[in-house]
Amino acid sequence: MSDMSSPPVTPQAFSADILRHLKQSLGKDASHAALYDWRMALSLALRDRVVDPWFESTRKTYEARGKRVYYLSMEFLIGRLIEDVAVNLGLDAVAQEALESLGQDYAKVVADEPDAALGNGGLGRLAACFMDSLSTLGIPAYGYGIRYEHGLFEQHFKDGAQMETAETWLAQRHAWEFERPEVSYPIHFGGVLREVDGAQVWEPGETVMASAYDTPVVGWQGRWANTLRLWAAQPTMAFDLSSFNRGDYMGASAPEALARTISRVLYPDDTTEDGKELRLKQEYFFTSASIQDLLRRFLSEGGDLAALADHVAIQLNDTHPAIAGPELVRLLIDAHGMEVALAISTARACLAYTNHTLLPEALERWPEDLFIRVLPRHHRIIALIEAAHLAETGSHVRIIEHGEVKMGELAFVMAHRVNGVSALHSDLVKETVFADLNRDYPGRIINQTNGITPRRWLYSCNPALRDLINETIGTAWPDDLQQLEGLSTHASDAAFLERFQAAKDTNKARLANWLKARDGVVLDPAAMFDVQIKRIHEYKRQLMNLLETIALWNDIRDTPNGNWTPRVKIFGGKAAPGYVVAKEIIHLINDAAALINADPVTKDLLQIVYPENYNVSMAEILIPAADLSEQISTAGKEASGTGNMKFALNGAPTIGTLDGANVEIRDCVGAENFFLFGLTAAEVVARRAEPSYARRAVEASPRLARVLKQIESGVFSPSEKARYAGLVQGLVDHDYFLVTCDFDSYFETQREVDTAFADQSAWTRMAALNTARVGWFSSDRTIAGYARDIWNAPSLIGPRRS
Ligand code: DL6
Repeated sequence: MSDMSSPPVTPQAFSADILRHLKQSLGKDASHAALYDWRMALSLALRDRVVDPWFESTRKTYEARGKRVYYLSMEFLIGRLIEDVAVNLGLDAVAQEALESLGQDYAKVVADEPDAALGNGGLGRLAACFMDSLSTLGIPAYGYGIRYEHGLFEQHFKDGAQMETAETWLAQRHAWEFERPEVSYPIHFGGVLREVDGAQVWEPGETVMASAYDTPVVGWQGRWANTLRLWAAQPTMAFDLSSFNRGDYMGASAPEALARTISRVLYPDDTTEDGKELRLKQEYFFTSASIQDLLRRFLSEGGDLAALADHVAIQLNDTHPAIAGPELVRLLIDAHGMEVALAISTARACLAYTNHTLLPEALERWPEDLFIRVLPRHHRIIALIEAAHLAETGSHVRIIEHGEVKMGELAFVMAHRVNGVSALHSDLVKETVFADLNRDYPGRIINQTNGITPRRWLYSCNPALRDLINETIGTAWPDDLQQLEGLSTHASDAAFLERFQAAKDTNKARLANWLKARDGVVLDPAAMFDVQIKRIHEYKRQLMNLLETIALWNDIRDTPNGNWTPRVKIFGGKAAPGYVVAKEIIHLINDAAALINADPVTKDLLQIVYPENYNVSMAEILIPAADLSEQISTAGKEASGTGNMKFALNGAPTIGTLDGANVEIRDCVGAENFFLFGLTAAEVVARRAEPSYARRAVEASPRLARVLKQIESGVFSPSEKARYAGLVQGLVDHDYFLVTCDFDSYFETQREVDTAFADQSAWTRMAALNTARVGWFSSDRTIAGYARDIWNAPSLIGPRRS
């Protein structure tokens, strides 16, 4: 069925496709086409080639009456798609040649595509990797989410401080989607419940429409394509003509503006009551539309609702879509007349929940009064679910308690499987947040360690290494990543290592050129590129990285003629707009960079670089260029991490704690190829119980004390000396994330890294062994695990043909 079995596409045929789209779809002549036109024409020519495998996949799924997986996620951090689609279709070289034969710069056209930033970090990027793997494995699936008008904010630095502006990915037409105006569902909010003939009838107070936009997601070699269906909110009535005719022009448009608010922004500020309500409405909006859609599909195929779970697997990506349980139960009872107990057991057999964090603030709880106001019928349904759970298990765990609706407990109770995202995290889920529910439902919690798609995170972002791998072990690895193990035998071959290092050098030069062109920043490609890119959060400890950088700066200044390993410390990441401490950390990094980068004593040995507006496309340039991967979270706090996998795959050894998937990465690459430091998760808990642990750690470390004094006294903020006094005081008084306690161990391990890096051939061997040994972290392996252990969803394509 795949494009691969059709005659190969020639660059000539493909340039004809591009020119046809330029003319017919964009109404442009090649001599007048702008960059945007070329990019759209290229995208549409590629999209054309996805449609056949997409239709064919749908036809096969209908024929097989196969099980469909529905992946519900508030976030899909997609990034750009041109390269993704071209690579999966095997048309990357053809597309490049075709475009260049038309006189266009392929790289420039590709880079013109805005990042679809419909997510915040790891959770959203994981969802995007999973969509790629579901298609690669030929498992029928829909991704369901929200078509935000504005994705994650754009980050700018003003005098070092983070500023946010609205992101506008839809300002130009989105090339990949198909609008489906005929697919829309009413979503109700508020109103009252009435009792009619003993039944609860919901009379909603407000209704908006959820309207579908579909993006086909093609897998490796174009053998299968699934659908990412994103919902946009629209008013039931576009426009109030009678208000307009009365001269109330604003009022006439108010219903439309209000309805559209629901899909306007990713992560509305939910510190206000209105913000909270909007967020709850967003969650219900996309979840209800998705459940209505999957039920419609199931019923249109003549399905019997009692057998729903044989055909439908619904995965909840975190608690955001946890309202899916009550919504499915509501529809089964209220719209289809199912009896309560059967409705609950049917829904549970369909549903599974992935937990992505142990942080209490990220486990959602809604004030009960808000919940009743927005979703009165669901509040009653949750009470029924809770009663059934209490009766079934004798548990004391409530879902509604102390005036709150607890979405983690709801998701858990309504799921037949709950999974954590790394071995350590899944153990901690069992032992901590869901310890009681784990006893109530033994065996329900399982582990599925995260993964990343090797198509984007090696094949496409790292052509230099890709080509070397292809030449060394053949070309079958992109959908069978454990074949990389075949590189291990070459890790003692000097010629191979030389080429491995040459690939890294190419990527470092590419990054240096990109930064020079974008920000005017000059990097020394011979220095170690030490990279920490991720959301800015206290538990991820960018602050500890910076403290170590300042301590190193002090040491170099004290002994300028020492045997130092030149380093570029690269940071990237955004802080949530309302997260004050994280924003202070960003400001401090930039302030320190200003002083340290200008220091003539250290300038050839130490540099801090923090490019603004980190996103997926930036990661695709930074990761292949990294020498060292910083994965330094407080043990027990990072559920998994996926950046850690991307760096290792691209030949950057890790300096890290025993946290999240670091533990499994270290097991795979070997302890000798991983720079371990810091307290373990159990030691963290024990240390926190000790009195004044942070103060004592600072007192025991003159190096750390000196750095903290410098920051506190305004060395890095001469225009506002007290700027960081609170930040430092916070560390000394209540360092919840144990920066102070792990500092010395981190500093010493960094010096081991210096020594190791100085032996370039040993370092390159270590880097190559990282690449060779992390094949297990492919998201294909993860998705195969979900399909086997949670969804019972078979692949509908035969064995791979690579
Ligand atoms: O599972 C994907 C990703 C993990 O790799 C990260 O470790 C984890 O922090 C992230 N979780 C979230 C949820 N909220 N918080 N915090 O984004 O999930």
